[in-house]
Amino acid sequence: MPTIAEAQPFPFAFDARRTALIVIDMQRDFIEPGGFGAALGNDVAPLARIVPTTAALLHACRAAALPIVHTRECHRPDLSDCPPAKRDRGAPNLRIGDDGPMGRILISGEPGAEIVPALAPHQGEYVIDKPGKGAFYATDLGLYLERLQIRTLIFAGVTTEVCVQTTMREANDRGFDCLLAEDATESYFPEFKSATLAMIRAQGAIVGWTATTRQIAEALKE
Ligand code: C5J
Repeated sequence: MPTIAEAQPFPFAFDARRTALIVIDMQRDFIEPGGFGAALGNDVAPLARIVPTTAALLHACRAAALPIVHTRECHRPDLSDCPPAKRDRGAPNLRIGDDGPMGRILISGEPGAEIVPALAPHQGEYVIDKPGKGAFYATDLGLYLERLQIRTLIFAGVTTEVCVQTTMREANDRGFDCLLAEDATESYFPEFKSATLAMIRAQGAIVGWTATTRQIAEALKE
């Protein structure tokens, strides 16, 4: 069984035949200059910097024939799946559904909601549009993973403390072992990323493990 000896907080062993990769919300609106994230005043450069690492992780997982899931945070054009408790947050002049730099913000089918070209899903990979922060909420992700008898999830994507962490916690509650690729995830706030990595590993991997993309790729070759 592949084992990542250097994983934190302790070695992580997994059955590659029961493992899938989930890449969270690597969308143009969060990552590209001129998108929603930038319009909210965030520096998107740190998020853009993990694109090559995430591509390397995707490459390693594809080579190992792991099922791959890509998520996109976005809503129906009529906003029927976006409650006021979500839409009313953020900058008052730029809400979900408003016209933004890359089309309507976080709306399915708009250019900004697409995954960045370097990480575009391949034929046969599963793409999930999710209205929440967690990828299990109001989606069929759970059914998809159950059908494939998946027990372990490797995570990458943005942002570490919001959609990645929420989905890892949802997954952990559903009985999955969770491993986060620490150099293929990022936040607009460096202190939030490091706090999230610490929270995940704390108390004997209370949410899961972390490891580098290189360590994961090496283990997948075993
Ligand atoms: C945020 C996300 N940060 N994908 N979304 O609003 O983490």
